[in-house]
Order: sequence, then C-alpha cells, then structure tokens
Amino acid sequence: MRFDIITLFPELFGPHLGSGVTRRAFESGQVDVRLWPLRDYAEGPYRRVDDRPFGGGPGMVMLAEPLQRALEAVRSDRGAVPAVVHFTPTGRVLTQALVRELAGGPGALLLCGRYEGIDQRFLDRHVTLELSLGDYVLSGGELPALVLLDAVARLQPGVLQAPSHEQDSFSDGLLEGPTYSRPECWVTPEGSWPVPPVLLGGHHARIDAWRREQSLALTASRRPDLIAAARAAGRLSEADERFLASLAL
Ligand code: 9D3
Repeated sequence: MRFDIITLFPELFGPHLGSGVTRRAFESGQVDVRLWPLRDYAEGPYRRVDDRPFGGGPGMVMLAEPLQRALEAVRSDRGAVPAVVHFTPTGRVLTQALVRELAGGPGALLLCGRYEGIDQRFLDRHVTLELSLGDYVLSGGELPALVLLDAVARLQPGVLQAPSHEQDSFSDGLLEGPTYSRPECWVTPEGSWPVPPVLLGGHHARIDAWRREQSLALTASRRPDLIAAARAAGRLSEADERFLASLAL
C-alpha cells in the first residue's frame, strides 16, 4: 500500500518513519510513504502557500492552487488516488475499525492542513474522508497523519513480533488489563510490590478468567460506553455480566 502526504512540514515525518515498528513496515516495502512538500508547488517570488481569509477573521488559509499542483504531481506519479484524506478538527474521529479498513486497502493521499485550514473549494473537489484525532486542538494535520501511519503500519503482516493486535484494546471492544514482568517481587527501600499471585500459578484457565475480570473492571470504571457497546453487540457472557454486577459501581 502507498501513502502520499502533502505537507508544509515534511521534516516532521523522518524520525518517526525511521524507527521501531513503523520502520519495519516501511523497509519491508509493505507501506510505501512519499512526501510532497507543498512549498515546492507554490509559485511566484514569495512561493506563497497561504493568504488571508475572505470576509475577515483571524489567521491564514491554505491556497487551493499550490495544493492542486501538488495533487497533480501525485497523480502523475502514482495514477488515480484511491482516497483523499483530510485531517481536520471537524472530521470523523479515527477509530480502530477505520484503521483496519485502511490497513487492508491500497493506501491514500493524506492532506495535512496548517493555519486556520484549507480553501473549502479544494476540499469540496477532492476530499473523500475527513478525519480528526479527537476533541483537542493541535496546530496541524501532520501529527494526525503520523498517528494514522503508525496504526496502519503495525497491522501489516509480520510487522509485530507476535500478532498481539488480536487482543488489542478496542479490537475486542474492551480495555486491556495490567501486565507484569520480572521480578516476582519488586523490592525497594520504600516497600515490596509482588506480582498478583494468580499469574504465577501456571493455571491458565484461572489466569484467563482473572484477566477477563481485570479487563471488565477497568473498562467499566474508565469507559462505561465500551461496556454498553460490548453488551449491545452480544460480546459479554453470563459470567461477564455476573462479574460486572458484583462490582460496586
Ligand atoms: C478558529 C478555529 N480554529 C480553532 C479551533 C480551527 C482550527 C483549525 C485548524 C483548529 C486547529 C487546527 C489545526 N488542527 C488540525 O489540523 C487537526 C486536528 C486537531 O486540531 N485536533 C484533532 N484532530 C485534528 S486532525 C487535524
């Protein structure tokens, strides 16, 4: 799959794409990322990419014409673009379901906005999907684009050591409970912190049941909306329901 990224800040992408789990996906060629620096498609002595908004108001607006030239450059390099994704605070919130859909597809063109946004006429002509990361204010679409690439890269076959994403939080719709490793008892001058004994007993059915309860308790306290959704989808067993009823909520 291939992602083309139109951005005013191509240098933001280098470090992330060059390390860890994402690097493996990119080096193995499973995910091809190409950066299209918008400034390269601006004309005139000042290479303008933005201007003041018609009608007044604060900030600057990204101009349609440099974006159009960048889009044409992408098209002449890769042919038709399968999807044009615009990162904007007014988009649909990115979910793991959407990540899975994108991870199984041919890729997309990612448009990273800066300033107050992009001239609406360019968006109306070309954008097929508007995505937000959530209800907080960032300074542009580059970090959201990196978030999407990271989430998509780790779903590529062979990228993770173990296919742990089968159990990911949100994949089965519940949060994952706590994890522990060595030492069995962590001793410090301030005190000793043992691992929950059930994890050391080697009784796998008991461990699975305990983990399920941890997951249910955490989800019920932090994200009751996910419990409601799991219940509506029939993903809670009778044992799950009994355990949830036993929690002092
Ligand atoms: C005066 C209106 N602006 C302030 C609320 C609108 C505005 C425009 C552009 C606010 C932020 C931005 C830059 N943000 C993004 O490009 C962005 C974003 C975000 O800010 N939050 C969550 N997801 C995303 S995706 C892209």
